[in-house]
Amino acid sequence: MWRDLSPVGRSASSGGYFRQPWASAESELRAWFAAECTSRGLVVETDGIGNQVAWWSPASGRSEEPGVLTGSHLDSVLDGGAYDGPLGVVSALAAIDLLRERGFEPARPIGVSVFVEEEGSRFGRACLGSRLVTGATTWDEARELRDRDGVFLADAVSAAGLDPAQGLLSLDRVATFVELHVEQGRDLVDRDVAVGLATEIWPHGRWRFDFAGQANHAGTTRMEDRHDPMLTYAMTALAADKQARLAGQRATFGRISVEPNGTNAVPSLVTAWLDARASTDEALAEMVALIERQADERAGRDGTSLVVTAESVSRSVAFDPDLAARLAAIGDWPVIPTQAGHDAGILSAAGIPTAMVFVRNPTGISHSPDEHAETADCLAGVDALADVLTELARSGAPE
Ligand code: HGY
Ligand code: MN
Ligand code: MN
Repeated sequence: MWRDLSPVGRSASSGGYFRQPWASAESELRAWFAAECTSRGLVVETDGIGNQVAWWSPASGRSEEPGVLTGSHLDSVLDGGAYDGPLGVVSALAAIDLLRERGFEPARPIGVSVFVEEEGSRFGRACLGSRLVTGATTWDEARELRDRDGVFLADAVSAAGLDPAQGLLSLDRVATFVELHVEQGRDLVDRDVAVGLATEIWPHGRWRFDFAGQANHAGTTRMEDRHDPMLTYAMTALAADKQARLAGQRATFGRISVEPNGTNAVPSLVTAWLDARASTDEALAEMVALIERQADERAGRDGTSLVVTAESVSRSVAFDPDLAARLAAIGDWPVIPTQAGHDAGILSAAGIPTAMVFVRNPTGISHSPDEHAETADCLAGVDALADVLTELARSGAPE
């Protein structure tokens, strides 16, 4: 499976992946996933925006029982790594193969899922596919989202050959969701263990900062006469870094656009996106408000103006502690927090009992072509997922 996936959407120069949703590489992966499921005799459903689920129904005909769903995503950030997302999908399919080799017969349906636009790398809303399925975001709201080229979501979806009018996946038959994911940090490698479970997802969000100033000549305009939005932005980026360090949280400006982006002109507009994350909802709100206040003060001194827009906010998620403890006991695995958002967080927030299985990342690096996971650890993850699915799908009534 990894051999099939490796070349899809891969940059020849960086070795990173560009699998933005509803573009060619990700559409190719959607077809790959359907073929992998069909070859395993799983019944595949692709909904109106490209979310997919495939079910292994019990031979005992008890396919009406609520099922156990496992899966992740196949889209990537810009120039992303190979494992963030695909590891959860490949491991889910491999776990089904392993269960069948073991002669396991599920007492309840086992499903494999792929949610689209988990990264929010094209339309700016994290976990857009799972938010639409759970109703956390409505289609009326989402259809207005536009990508960097101004393409509306609805047009991108239909250009990919999908029809939103077909409706969305239903999770009514899902009793438990488990997402396996490469760890995006160093907790497991520092503990020297291959597998862990998740306790929580930190609250996080994305805010767009529009700094407007006065375009002018880079040479003839005296420094004291300028209203330069680049300065207001630059101070804000430094302020965000300082506040995050002081508070022990996370703040990143990784994306910026400048208008008109000329070399010999003071810019008229600088737009920058803040990705902020904190250990609690209150700490996140407090840190973002402080950064915004300091940006406003600087704008006052620069004679520029600032508009801040929240584009994607994910509240703190605490996974079901009993479920996490029950599953951690299987392999005596550690239970650890993550600062990375996941579809598992969206399903948990929608009231579906959810767990996450993490696989060791030897460097902790993610959202980078350098992201890596050792084969032995990936196989340990498949083993662990098979044991988790056995625990969740071996008995009839949901515990
Ligand atoms: O950005 C995140 O937290 C995740 O990788 N989507
Ligand atoms: Mn990611
Ligand atoms: Mn991910």
